[in-house]
Amino acid sequence: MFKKILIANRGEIALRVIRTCKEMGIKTVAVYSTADKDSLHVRFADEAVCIGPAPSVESYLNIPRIIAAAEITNADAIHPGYGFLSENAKFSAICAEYGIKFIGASPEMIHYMGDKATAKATMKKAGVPTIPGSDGIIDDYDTAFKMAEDMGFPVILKATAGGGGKGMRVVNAADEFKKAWDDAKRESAAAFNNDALYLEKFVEEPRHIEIQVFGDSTGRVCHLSERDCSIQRRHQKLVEETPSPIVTEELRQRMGEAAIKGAEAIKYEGAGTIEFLVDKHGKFYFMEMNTRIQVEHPITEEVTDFDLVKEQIKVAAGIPISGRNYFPSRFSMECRINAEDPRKGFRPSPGKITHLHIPGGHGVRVDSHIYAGYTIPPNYDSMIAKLIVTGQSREEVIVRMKRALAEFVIEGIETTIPFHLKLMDDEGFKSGHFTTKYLETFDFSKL
Ligand code: MV4
Repeated sequence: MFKKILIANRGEIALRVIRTCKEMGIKTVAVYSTADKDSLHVRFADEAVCIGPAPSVESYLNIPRIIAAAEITNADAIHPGYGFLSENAKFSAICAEYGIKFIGASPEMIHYMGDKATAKATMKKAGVPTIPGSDGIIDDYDTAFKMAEDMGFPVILKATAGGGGKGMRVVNAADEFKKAWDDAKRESAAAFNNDALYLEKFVEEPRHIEIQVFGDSTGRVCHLSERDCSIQRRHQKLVEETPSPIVTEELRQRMGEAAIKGAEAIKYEGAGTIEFLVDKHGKFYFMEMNTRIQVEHPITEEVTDFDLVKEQIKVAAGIPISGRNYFPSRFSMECRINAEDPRKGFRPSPGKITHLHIPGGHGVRVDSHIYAGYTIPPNYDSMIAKLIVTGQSREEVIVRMKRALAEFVIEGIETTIPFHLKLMDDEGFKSGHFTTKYLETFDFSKL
């Protein structure tokens, strides 16, 4: 087992990893930017190394500085958390070169799954259902246009280097195709330095449902059921829950088996997530694979009693998984508490937390790095806490979530709490029948 793990991240996920390391008797090293010198991850780790100024490119994204911090502290592994370098193939490769175990995917795996057209082709070959469309990237406009016409509108153009919505265009009719093609190309060239596109039939009003998978070095893969992430705004998830209100035991079985088939085909090791779109007929299609621990992992932990970070560390150390699959025995939901003003278009609201009360009680978990007197820097992601509530039924979870949200006091900044409070009272949300378009028609004015 590792003796010392460096956590190449900040905020709540850095704390989350430190907590499990402590329980496993593993020493921890925090890295931090000057903007984070008063952060809890710095205080809770056994050692801390300042790696640069506030901008991420000079600190949390700076590979030489992080490797240097690992070398001087003698860390034998690095946990990258999510975001930052967690899906950076070069970083994964450099860790290996320096004999530091990267607790995440191999460079090849990151590279493969990072190219969305390749990932899709690989999954299709493995027998995972994919959305009808082009076989890989399309080089020329005329071929793309002809394929779109044959397929029938609406279609969607996607950047192969994309993900999370960037470089993506929905095309509703033939006369919009040229502009969409040009726009998607330009946007993906600017964002990813790669303008290659592929084409798919557009699935209208889908749900976003993902399956947590786990592989080990023996080639064995298990799944830990689904998370429903349909409540999003501009590709930012706000609420996640498990089990999904629309997933039957039979659908869970089939989606779980498909996810395992896909992950086994690529000999996937460690924690991964296979994202699916589910259409209104309950048909599911592979969308993307994430090769990291995800923000929303705690809801899976709460319903399966499986510590995903502990298992990541064990698998990275070469310890095999049990091999069985995990099914939800309870209901769990996460509300992302962001330092944003939901009344003003979710505009960032960094600054000092003057007063704070964190909710507690039965079935309530708060993963957060904030404290009274802490100043949220403007340089990073605006998520400041995850409120995770668990219970015996979806109805109980919603009532408990309302209670916990009402108990949560964060003064000095604006947060997404008023939005979540309103959502928990919304009939559409409570019914469980909503799609990824749900927040497009939500009234944010009377929060
Ligand atoms: C789609 C789709 C409909 N049809 N593909 C959004 C981000 C990227 N991962 C792919 N996305 C979508 N792909 C087809 N063929 C709709 C979306 C989509 C979406 C997916 C999940 C959650 C929220 C979304 C919001 C808008 C569009």
